[in-house]
Amino acid sequence: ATAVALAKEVGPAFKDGFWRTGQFSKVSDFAAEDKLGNKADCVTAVDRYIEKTIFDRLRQIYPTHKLVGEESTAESGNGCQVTDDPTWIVDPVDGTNNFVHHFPYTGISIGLAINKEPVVGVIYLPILDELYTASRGAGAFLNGEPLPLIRPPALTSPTALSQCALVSEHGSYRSQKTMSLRLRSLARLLTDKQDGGGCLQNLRITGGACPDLTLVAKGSAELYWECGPHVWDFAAGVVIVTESGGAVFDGAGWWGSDIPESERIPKPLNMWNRKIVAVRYIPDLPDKPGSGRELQKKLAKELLDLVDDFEYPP
Ligand code: LIP
Repeated sequence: ATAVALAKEVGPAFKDGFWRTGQFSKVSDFAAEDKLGNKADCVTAVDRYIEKTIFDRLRQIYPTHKLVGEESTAESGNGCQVTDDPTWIVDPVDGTNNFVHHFPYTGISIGLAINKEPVVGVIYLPILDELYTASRGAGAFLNGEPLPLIRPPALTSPTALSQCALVSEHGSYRSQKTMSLRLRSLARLLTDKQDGGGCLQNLRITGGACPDLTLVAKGSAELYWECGPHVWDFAAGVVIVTESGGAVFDGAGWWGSDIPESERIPKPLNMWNRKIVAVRYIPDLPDKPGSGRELQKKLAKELLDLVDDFEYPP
């Protein structure tokens, strides 16, 4: 409830910034800066305003909780350490590059982790008017409707990558080495195989990990893959995906609402610098209980086998 209230409280400022109205109507007040001279990685006055507003409130409500935010971490220059303490993990504007270009796939992400496990996730995409909410064991919702929105039999059970849509991001570090490995991976994923094995049915790039993860939770894309997103890019989104029946994988294990401890990603929040794959809820095949979970693993493995493991940032 706190996360939802906070997301709603900062929604009007987000919209003002996006449309350059109200408190952000003076374009001179609205300079997008490049982080560390990286033109693809920008920050605006709105990112800072929203993060500060959310953190000020959280400090009042939960004085003992830890706070990790994209902008304060970037400004401190010390990186971020998530401990076992209750920790709020906030991206005030995920998809800032979209935000600057008035491209609507951008929003506010608020996650809460306890014992390094994300347990609450709220993503608000104000321009699309979509509020995603989830907490561990209690399901995931879009504007109050249970996720995934698309349900069986309309929601099919893909058995191969050739039946899948992937959402994926380039990241903002565009060195030649990183980009050539990424583009080589995408070429493998998109090219028909000689043996008739399929490539992906499609690839979409929205510009933000948060909108991508909401598309997977909604049932609009089967897979999300990215190499090295930051913890604030996925902390809320992975709760929303897993609570919608989806699963999240990295090289070391997987994570979903009913995954046995032995098969779990040991420390989900240390996924930084590793590849991460999210798979949507897959209904069981007729008369095959458990087959949906097996298909999630199979599709993630097929994808991970085709992509390079590149360091990020290089
Ligand atoms: C963005 C992420 C995206 C990643 C970008 C950037 P930001 O978040 O959503 O997945 O590829 O590099 O980190 O910086 O716009 O909040």
